[in-house]
Amino acid sequence: MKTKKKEVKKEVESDTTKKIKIRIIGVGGGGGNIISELSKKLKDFSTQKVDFVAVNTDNQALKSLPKTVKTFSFGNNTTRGLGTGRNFEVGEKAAKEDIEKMKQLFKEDRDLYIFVSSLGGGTGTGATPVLVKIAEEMGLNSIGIFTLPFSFEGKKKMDAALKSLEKIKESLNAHMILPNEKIFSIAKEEISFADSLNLLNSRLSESLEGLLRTIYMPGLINIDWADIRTIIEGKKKTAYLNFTKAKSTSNVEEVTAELLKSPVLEYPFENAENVMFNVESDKNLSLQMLSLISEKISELSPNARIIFGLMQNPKFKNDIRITILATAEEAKEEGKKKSKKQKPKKKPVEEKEVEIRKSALEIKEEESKEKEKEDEEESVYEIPAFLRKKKK
Ligand SMILES: Nc1nc2c(ncn2[C@@H]2O[C@H](COP(=O)(O)OP(=O)(O)OP(=O)(O)O)[C@@H](O)[C@H]2O)c(=O)[nH]1
Ligand SMILES: [Mg+2]
Repeated sequence: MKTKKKEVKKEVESDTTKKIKIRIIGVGGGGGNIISELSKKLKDFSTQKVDFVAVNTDNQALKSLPKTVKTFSFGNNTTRGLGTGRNFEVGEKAAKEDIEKMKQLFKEDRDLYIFVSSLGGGTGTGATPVLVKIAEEMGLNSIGIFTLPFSFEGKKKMDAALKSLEKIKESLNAHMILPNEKIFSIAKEEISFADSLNLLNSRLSESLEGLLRTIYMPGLINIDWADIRTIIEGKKKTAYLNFTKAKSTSNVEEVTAELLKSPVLEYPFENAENVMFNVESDKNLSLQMLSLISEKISELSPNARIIFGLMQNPKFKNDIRITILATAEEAKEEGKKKSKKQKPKKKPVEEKEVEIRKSALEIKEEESKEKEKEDEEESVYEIPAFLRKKKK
């Protein structure tokens, strides 16, 4: 009997820390590609916790996606399921005609929605502002990750992408931008167009995987949903999400530089308000490594609240993986140069506001609310009819 009790307790504990539900929505062709890549990486995660929905006007594109992604077609009256012909006005019209249908995407009461779209085409550019607005009006937590077209694709595409982004930002808690142009800084010259997109997609999905592991895997020092919510709370924030792998013997400066200077993100890591970083390693992680990362974060973002997590994984044999998520007010982005000039003095290490917490009380509160809804929701975990791929 005793052992049974213990087992139950253990289960409850791990449950309470990891019950948040996330839906990742890929809009348009590029968005669908990116979430497909991510869903393959995360196929061991329960779909009750994280699920993936590709949203498109192009039924052919939806059919080509892996089974790990649910599909959602919209705007068939306008596009007849054939896409928008690269016209974002058509994408917008298609979305607006199906607002009621789109609301279904948000009926499952998930804690966080992550939108992913490659802006510059017709569907993602036209429909994403409509989708995020619906989520906003439903009072949902949402963040967005967007790529911008290459400059060689022309000014018209870029203008449409930027115009769409301006609208999108208004509805999201936080957004992150990866200009495709930045691929040039990480790819070899002879890379093909398709491979170059895949390179960025896989880099992005690695970072997202790091974030989801941070949320769902138990840690020695645990980061949980309450922590992540603190990071993304607010509106129109800019986000910095990055991931890096290293050896525990690696040069600490280099590891920190890789983590804090992503070559593919539009916003640099600077003047962040909230920062969470999570380290996965075996037991040999040096205190110096942790301390230096934290110190560098404080140097670049002197006023940041820093939340830190640690996961020990004996399988990692001298490997270290670090994920960072930071947010800043967009207005402060504009004042970047000014604040650079008046760089505040570095705080001594003892004064740093590093938060290490398990948030057990907050988790329990959320858990009891969540439990009330649970039975009701169980049936919804099955793929609803509207999300099922049509079998012909
Ligand atoms: N990073 C990345 N960018 C992509 C990918 N696919 C397309 N893009 C970029 O995104 C822009 C829009 O392309 P799509 O996502 O295919 O367009 P869409 O939203 O499906 O819109 P339509 O097909 O025009 O209805 C392109 O101009 C490319 O710059 C991808 O897999 N990864
Ligand atoms: Mg398309």
